[in-house]
Amino acid sequence: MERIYIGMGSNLADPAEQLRSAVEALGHLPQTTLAGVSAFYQSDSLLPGQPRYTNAVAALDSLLAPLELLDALQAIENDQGRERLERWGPRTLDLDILLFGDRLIDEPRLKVPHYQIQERAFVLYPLAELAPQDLRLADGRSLPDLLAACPFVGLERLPHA
Ligand code: ROI
Repeated sequence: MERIYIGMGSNLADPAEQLRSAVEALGHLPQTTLAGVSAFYQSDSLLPGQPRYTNAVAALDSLLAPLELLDALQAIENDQGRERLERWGPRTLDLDILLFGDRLIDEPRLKVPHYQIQERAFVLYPLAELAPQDLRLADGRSLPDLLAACPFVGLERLPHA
């Protein structure tokens, strides 16, 4: 059993509802328990000209292998109408494996820890709600250090739905 953190994001078709549906689907994954969900946060897109995003993080305990989990997450994205028109384009649902136990994964389809974790307040702050205070990533960086270097700017924490 490994603890896995999933970053969730949506900026189309009722984003909060997209995240609620995604959480429901994560709860039905085989050999997996949903261990927690952060609050939802809104923020402007990192790329101009897109609607605002709603983001959250979910914690899973799973026996799935990393690429099995990736396939399952992509199936959930597709079920929720994800169209891959352009990289970085607006999307109904994005599910990213942020951390997978204490594994370092460097495969063409999957890099863990997720390579942009440190730049993204909308990932780090919801992650900090669920993770142990002193969490250390597999690459040695600590969550407190990452938070200290990534100010809580432009994030709006939504009341729990
Ligand atoms: N911006 C925010 N705020 N949240 C996201 O999830 C997100 N995802 C993206 C880009 C377009 C980079 N910007 C984002 O892919």
